[in-house]
Amino acid sequence: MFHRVPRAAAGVAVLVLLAGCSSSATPSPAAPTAVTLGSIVMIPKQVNNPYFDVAFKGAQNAATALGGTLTQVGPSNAVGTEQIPFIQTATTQKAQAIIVSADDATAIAPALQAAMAAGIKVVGYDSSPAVGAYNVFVNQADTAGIGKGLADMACDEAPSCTGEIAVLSAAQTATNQNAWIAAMQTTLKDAKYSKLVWDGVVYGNDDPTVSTQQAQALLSAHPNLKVIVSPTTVGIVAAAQVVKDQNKTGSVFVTGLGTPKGMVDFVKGGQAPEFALWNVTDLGYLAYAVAVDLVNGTIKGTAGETFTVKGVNNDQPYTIGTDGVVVLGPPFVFNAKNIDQYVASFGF
Ligand code: RAM
Repeated sequence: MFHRVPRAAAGVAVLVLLAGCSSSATPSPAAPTAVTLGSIVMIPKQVNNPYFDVAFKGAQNAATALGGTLTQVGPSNAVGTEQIPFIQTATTQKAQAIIVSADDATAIAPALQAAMAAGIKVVGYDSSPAVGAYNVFVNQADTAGIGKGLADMACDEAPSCTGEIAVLSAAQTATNQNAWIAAMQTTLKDAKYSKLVWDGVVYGNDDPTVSTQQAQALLSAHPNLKVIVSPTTVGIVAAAQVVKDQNKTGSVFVTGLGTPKGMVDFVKGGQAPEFALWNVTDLGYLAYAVAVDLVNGTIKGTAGETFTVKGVNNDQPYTIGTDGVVVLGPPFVFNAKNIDQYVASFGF
């Protein structure tokens, strides 16, 4: 559920999701570092996606603060089978930890399990590998809450919450987008959304060209389309650009998940009046800190364990939940009133 609360640092009102907030557990006592930190390998869905550059920057900041040597490697297409060789190489080279955003949860699971069997700690971030193929998954926000947020933003943008909506997603196998879309569809069953008509999901593979083509195809296939919901930073920019280029501004609206910097012109231009995201730098920082704690043995990834990461979550403790999931915190909703402040404070 979204709630409006003040955000002290930026001095602007934001919508936050409370469902994923961590409990008031007691911080674990700081344990001595038992292991000399060595190589930690970060494998994003793809290396040529600005979203993952920001997460990597956050992880680099953490490496500077906490120690260890961080390397980012990965495929240029968001395809699970293309991630496998990078996982295998990190395993052969005896990395201490692998931090991975899964393009395909099950396709990469055997390679990750082989890494774990070799003593390597595996941290999922952004898009979860299959349960059993990681030690901890750092989720950027509560999945059900993101789904509801997507439904609510579509409802806000469709005139009187009425008309056709369609989704432009990332890869068809992406764990995170599929979970968010499923949660959105659950929300849409509520009577409040009964006048929204579901036109289905298309996949742009987090590729700018394919995403543009898919957005164009949506507009041709559905002349009465009112809202494109794109829960991917690549897709949302492509969809907003297509709406602008086809002179549909004011008749078709775009929402979803995007970086403030990438969307600022479309918010102000009216193509995408509101959309959401979380602090991606913090996501990378938290994922790296979790990897370090696993390597040091201060956490094992068991439900109920607590830990704190200085500089993230207001220095309040995180609690590891079911299936080894840690939730970063609430996402932010951007609009014309607050986007400049977010671009300034986030820097992405
Ligand atoms: C894209 C990727 C990533 C997702 C963001 C919102 O960059 O698909 O996995 O979390 O969008």
